[in-house]
Amino acid sequence: MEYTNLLLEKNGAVAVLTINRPKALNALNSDTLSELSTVLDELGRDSSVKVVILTGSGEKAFIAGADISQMKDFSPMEGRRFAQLGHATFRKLELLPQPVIAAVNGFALGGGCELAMACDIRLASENAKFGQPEVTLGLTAGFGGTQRLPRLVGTGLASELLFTGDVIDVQEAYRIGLVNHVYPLATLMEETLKLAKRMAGRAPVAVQLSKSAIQRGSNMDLDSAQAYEAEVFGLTFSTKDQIEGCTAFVEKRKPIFEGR
Ligand code: DAK
Repeated sequence: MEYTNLLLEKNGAVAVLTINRPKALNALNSDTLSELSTVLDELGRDSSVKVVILTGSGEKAFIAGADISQMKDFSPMEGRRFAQLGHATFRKLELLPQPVIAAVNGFALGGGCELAMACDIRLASENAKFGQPEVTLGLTAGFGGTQRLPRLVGTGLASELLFTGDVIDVQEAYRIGLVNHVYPLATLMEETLKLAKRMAGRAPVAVQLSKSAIQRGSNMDLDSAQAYEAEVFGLTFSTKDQIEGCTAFVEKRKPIFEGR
């Protein structure tokens, strides 16, 4: 399918999804959110895709937030529809069967920071900047920032960021655990692809079940989450890849996984 505001490329088992509105620093308007929702359905159905990378077009921004020029004229009903579309799309991303790595190549502000947080893993370039500046616009974070940021960095640090709207550099983002690794901008995509390919080489069903256990389990109490983990663990024993992985270990060879 053709998209106006997105680029989708396949690199072997890795899909690279780029938000492509560089003139507006890849700000998320409702058309872009709708396209994102559609492409996620497409990717979720594509068993040849084992890992997804999400990034922004250009060298300046991952995503500079929700589109302020569109939002400024919203009626309350339009604002509600926008929030519903954003919540549903971000949740779809979070629950996509395949792991998603955000390659944060510049500003990740407001909805951009929130989109990065809905990904499983964040890698960032040295010029990346993060923040939830909504309070400087008379808004609250509206795409899950008040929920995902505290879960990632703790309530105190999240509150400081959400109450001040301060923008932090990548080293601070790394220090508080918002990003896993920092690379020069020139090598960010190469490093992200390396990580994606390492993950794509593991047993796909086990990787997807691990993601499911993390995402579903993080919203459960510990006993329910461990019960879910036990179910997921049990399910791996119905896969060919479990037999192959364990047999390969015993035979001292590399496993060949089929994703079944
Ligand atoms: N929306 C629309 N256009 C944007 C934009 C944005 N978020 N960010 C940048 N642009 C546009 C600029 O208007 C400019 O367009 P032209 O003037 O060239 O036409 C172009 O991108 C280049 O930007 P600048 O000229 O400003 O570039 P600078 O390098 O000088 O500055 C910057 C870069 C990232 C510091 C600056 O652009 C900036 O501060 N941008 C806004 C960042 C921001 O505040 N982001 C958070 C947006 S609020 C909710 C749902 C969602 C949300 C809230 C509630 N519910 C429904 C309840 C989410 C809110 C947000 O994300």
